[in-house]
Amino acid sequence: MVTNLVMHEKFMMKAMELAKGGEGRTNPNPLVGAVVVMDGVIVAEGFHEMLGCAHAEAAAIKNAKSDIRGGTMYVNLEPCSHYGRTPPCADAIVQAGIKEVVVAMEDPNPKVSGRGIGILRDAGINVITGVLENEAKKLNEIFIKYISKKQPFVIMKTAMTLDGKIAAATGDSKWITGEKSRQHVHSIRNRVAGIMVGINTVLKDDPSLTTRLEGKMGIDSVRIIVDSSGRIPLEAKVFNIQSDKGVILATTSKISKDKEALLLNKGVTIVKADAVENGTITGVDLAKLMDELYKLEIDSVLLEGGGTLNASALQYGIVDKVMSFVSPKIVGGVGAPTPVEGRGAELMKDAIFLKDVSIERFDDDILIEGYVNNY
Ligand code: AOF
Ligand code: ZN
Repeated sequence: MVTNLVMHEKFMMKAMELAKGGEGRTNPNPLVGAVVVMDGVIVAEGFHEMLGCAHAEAAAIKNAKSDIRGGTMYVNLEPCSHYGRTPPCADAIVQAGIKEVVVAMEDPNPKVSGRGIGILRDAGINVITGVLENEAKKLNEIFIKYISKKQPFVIMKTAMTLDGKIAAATGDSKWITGEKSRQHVHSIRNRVAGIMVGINTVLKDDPSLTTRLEGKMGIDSVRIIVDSSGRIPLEAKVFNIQSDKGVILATTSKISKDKEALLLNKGVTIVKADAVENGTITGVDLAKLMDELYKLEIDSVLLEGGGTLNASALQYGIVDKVMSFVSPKIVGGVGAPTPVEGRGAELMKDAIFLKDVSIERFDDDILIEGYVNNY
């Protein structure tokens, strides 16, 4: 029994490793890997490589070099039961003569949820569920949020000095963290569909917001700029630097018709989400913006500040995960900006308390991660 569990976990781990091969390419679909085992040996493997391509299970069956009839398939997500971009994997598994399927987690997609496992069991296949379920849920935390809440998974990333500043009082911010931490951020940019900053960050830093990875091609994210009155200059790097993804300007009805026309002419997607208080537009309604991003099939957003946008994002309750880098530097300065500005909580008991906190080290920097919403 114990050895069975160890074996199940070993092969499920392999399926999840394979799944990661699709990072950044499968959005808004999940990361899925599959292996087929015969007599304790892997005889076929596959993963979902890119949106629209074969699902992991179908890829594994196709890649098999020898007979897989009677084999056991390990897959980190319940096999699908629907005709979507591809035919149902559950049917393909039955037809391939697999006799046992080990699944890490049920599919939260309402089109599938439970039905895939039902097809397998009805065909007499032995189905084991829940092997490395927590790990599988973490691997697909983006997909779970996106498919069940119909909004993107939002990661708020901050980088601050030991005394809690994201720049010196002069505004200089290059760099807070070291090279290793910054590479890690680029690997997250590589994974997510969108990267979002406020207009103040664009005006101050003029970032390109592309993905730069050492030694391999990075996959850019859609760049989302929150700019309620359309102040962004047409010369901003985000519009003029080479990228395989476009720019979304998240704005309000306050933007002038002329500016809107100029931006549309540059190929920018304009999304209007007015936040209104007492009949006045006060800014971008970030919850409405997330609804719009969902419609554009953006399953995940890396929020890279600054402090005003971060405060607003927390207030709107759109943040799912926080990644906070702390670098052992002390810069001081009463006017130096901090990761979260805004009005803040009045009492410490009202502070946002992160859950499932973990800590990782990148040279001398420390990364603290935690979750805001639990679902
Ligand atoms: C994937 N890859 O390996 C598996 C998926 O968009 P479609 O038609 O390809 O279907 C996507 C759904 O299929 C997805 O939401 C999930 O429920 C299920 N499984 N999807 O993209 C895979 N196994
Ligand atoms: Zn499928």
